Amino acid sequence: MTGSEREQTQRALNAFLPEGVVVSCERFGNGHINDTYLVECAEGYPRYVLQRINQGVFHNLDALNGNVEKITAFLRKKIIAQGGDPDRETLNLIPAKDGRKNYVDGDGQCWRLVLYIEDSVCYEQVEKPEDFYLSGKAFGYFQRMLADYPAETLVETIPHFHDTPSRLTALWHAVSEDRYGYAGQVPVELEFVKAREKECHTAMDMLAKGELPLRVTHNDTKLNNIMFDARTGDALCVLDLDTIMPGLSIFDFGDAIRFGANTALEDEKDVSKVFLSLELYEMFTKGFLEGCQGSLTDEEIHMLPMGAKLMTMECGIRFLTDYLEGSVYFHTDYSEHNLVRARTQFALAADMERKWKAMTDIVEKYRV
Ligand code: GN1
Ligand code: MG
Repeated sequence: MTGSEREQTQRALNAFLPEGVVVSCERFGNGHINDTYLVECAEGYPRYVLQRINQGVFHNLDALNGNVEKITAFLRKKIIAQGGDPDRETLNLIPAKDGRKNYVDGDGQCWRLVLYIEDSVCYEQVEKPEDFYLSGKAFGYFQRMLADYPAETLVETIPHFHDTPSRLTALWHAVSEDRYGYAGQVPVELEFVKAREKECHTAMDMLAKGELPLRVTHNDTKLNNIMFDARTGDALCVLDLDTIMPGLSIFDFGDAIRFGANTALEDEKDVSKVFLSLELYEMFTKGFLEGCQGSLTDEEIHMLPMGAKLMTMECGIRFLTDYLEGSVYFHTDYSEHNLVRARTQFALAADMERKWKAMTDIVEKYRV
């Protein structure tokens, strides 16, 4: 951490906690968007997670903070009503000294502090297939818990977030601008996308025609956005509530498959290691459909495999676009990081095409 980062985090923490209680504050987790820190405090205090919200990504801070506050309050009530532990099963925003649930510093940077969930673990890759089943159940259940959430009170924090055709438009725009002269390096990737361009419209067209319903969705259902209970192994808490918006259930399913059922990491440099694990796909499908408890329509269930493919294509398109634009959106560790990520996504989408029949059969097997 740089000196100025230390100063900024210290200043932010002072807005929330009494002076002198913070023992350490270090970078934490693997998010690509916000800056996240684990905060250790003096005895008698819990641990916290401090986050600086990425305003390059989230332009409407009031909308974002309002959504997260409303959703955590809604979930908290439901968890209490069901006899659960609201301090562990949802995010708990710590109010700043002025009573607000976030703090904007003198430079206009926005910070939030949440309780760290003790005795919990988070996975970048599936270690036990059972965990992936549990994560499916948790995301399905999460979707169900929000089924009666008044969607009209939510602001779209990132308009057109999972609008695959508009992500395509952004890619073609980046190619035509070609600001850094990288487009010539990626003919294979661009061809791959072009060949699937029509398919990229499928889900949004169905939404427009009313064939898929608009629901309140999480929109970032990566495995590493779930905390598991370290003692019982159960899925405990869904994180990263910044992109909860009206959206498609098949995309919540799909994004989780994209990330968790990949046999390799999202940024694996050797794409020959990238496959869709049908075993993991099956575990997640079973969990997700159980978690949704019959709340999905027949058409939504039928379209789940397409949700997986489209989320994988879309994420690859987003990584590739960001690469061409000089990696200004996703955090990167080296200059080709986004290109490497795009390649894993396209390799995964290609493997899904090879396994399409099996993906469809598995969904039918667990249809409830
Ligand atoms: C970002 O913040 P993080 O790392 O959980 C991104 C997702 C992408 C994901 C790819 C707001 O999620 O949409 O699928 O990276 N979040 C945003 O790993 O763009
Ligand atoms: Mg995250």
